[in-house]
Amino acid sequence: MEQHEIGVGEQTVVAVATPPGQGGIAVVRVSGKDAIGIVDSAWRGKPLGGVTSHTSHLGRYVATDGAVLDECVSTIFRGPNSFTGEDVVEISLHGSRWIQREVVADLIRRGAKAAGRGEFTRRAFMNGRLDLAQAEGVADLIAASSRAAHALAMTQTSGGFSRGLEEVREKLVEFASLLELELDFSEEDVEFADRARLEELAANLLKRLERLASSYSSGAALKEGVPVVIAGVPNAGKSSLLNLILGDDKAIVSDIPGTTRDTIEDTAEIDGVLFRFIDTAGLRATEDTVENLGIERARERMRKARIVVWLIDPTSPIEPQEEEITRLRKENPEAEVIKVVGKGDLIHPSPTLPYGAAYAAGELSDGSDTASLPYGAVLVMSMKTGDGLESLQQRLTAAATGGYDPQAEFIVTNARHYEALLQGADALRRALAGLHDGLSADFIAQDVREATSHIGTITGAITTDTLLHNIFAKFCIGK
Ligand SMILES: Nc1nc2c(ncn2[C@@H]2O[C@H](COP(=O)(O)OP(=O)(O)O)[C@@H](O)[C@H]2O)c(=O)[nH]1
Ligand SMILES: [Mg+2]
Repeated sequence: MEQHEIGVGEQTVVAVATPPGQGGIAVVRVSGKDAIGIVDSAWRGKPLGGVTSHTSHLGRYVATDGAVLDECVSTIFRGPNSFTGEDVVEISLHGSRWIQREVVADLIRRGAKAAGRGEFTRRAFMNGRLDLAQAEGVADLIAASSRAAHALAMTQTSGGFSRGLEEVREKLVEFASLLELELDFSEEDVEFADRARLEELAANLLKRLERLASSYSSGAALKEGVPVVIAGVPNAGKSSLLNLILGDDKAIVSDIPGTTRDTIEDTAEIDGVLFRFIDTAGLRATEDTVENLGIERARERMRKARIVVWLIDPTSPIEPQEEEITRLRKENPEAEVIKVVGKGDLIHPSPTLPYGAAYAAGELSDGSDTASLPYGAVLVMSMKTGDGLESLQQRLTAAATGGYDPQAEFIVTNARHYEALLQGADALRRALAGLHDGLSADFIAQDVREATSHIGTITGAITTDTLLHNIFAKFCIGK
């Protein structure tokens, strides 16, 4: 892993680690072999060169021209027991933009270099403080905006994800080595590697890779916010449902069909999961050009949606609504469709409505949650009374995690990891086919090696400068 040495530790770097702008305090972070010396040269207070690691000291920061820039606190972390693995000083300043700018400029005059994007985390990776998946987890942790996203990022930064993958990779390496050993004795026609055992092992590892890869659609959604499209015919109560969920009058509600013409979006957190709700134009045949544009947009969102709440209007004919659902299922078979009957408060007194018979028979009440409603609906809601909202919320959080239990298994949240898992699984599938068809050991070993190298790119056991550049370029300066 020679690449790890390139450009690291050569230069001491500096950047503001707190968000741009003015705050109560701002933290300037300095990392590198001269970090303590450079800050000390501007420091009036206890000399920082002699202080113990992980201690904070009050002092004054004096610029090269003699101006006192701030009275502030410096915290010293001596390498290798620091975030980057190098000597680090974190200067907590008063949060003025001017002070921040002047202190950074002054540290640069004293020999520090302005840090690049993600440079602190990159150094932590280079110095073996974090593996690559953990470093990416740090970025996710900083960006986490819901409890679920936070929990996923914490798991990734803890290193458990990488350890699990390294375990798979080591088994594969062993597997390849056994096969390669046979090549050295090819004259003697021996088999060191028991084919049946290898097949079993490969099939096993493949299953693990596939399970991880298939968790990605849930993982990515949990991280970014799970999109939920609210769809149905005009006047079903879609905008009322959006407003009920948001607890806000975000969308215009009216009894004029075709009121919502564009898609309206907003986020809400339910039980720790961030959702993005998308209210759409009601689906119907219309001559109105603008409404038709809205309907086309709604169909587009439904084609891409992972979760669709399909709101059935019990006061309007059921057949056209059923036709739309059939169409949706055909165009997007992957989508989880939650069929909800709206206007529960109106059905109740009216047994002649499509769901009214069930009411009359006492089979359901407002807010009831049952799998046996007519037309495959799972629950009855009233936007007017709020009945059924809790049931819907429960169904949404269950659909969002997609059957994966973030507490019990690793969930892939990162597109790069997903790519690598798919490619690793592909290579392993070829190896399995080769074993099955009795191909010679060198072919199989080659596929197994390929699988190991894909998995290695996730943890950073295998890296290239381009890969590292692509990853850390997504970070901000100061991270
Ligand atoms: N009684 C009753 N009326 C509702 C309910 N949901 C919506 N409405 C009414 O139905 C009409 C259409 O609602 P809206 O949310 O604009 O439907 P959209 O076209 O699907 O967005 C409005 O007059 C709402 O007040 C409900 O659960 N009960
Ligand atoms: Mg509407």
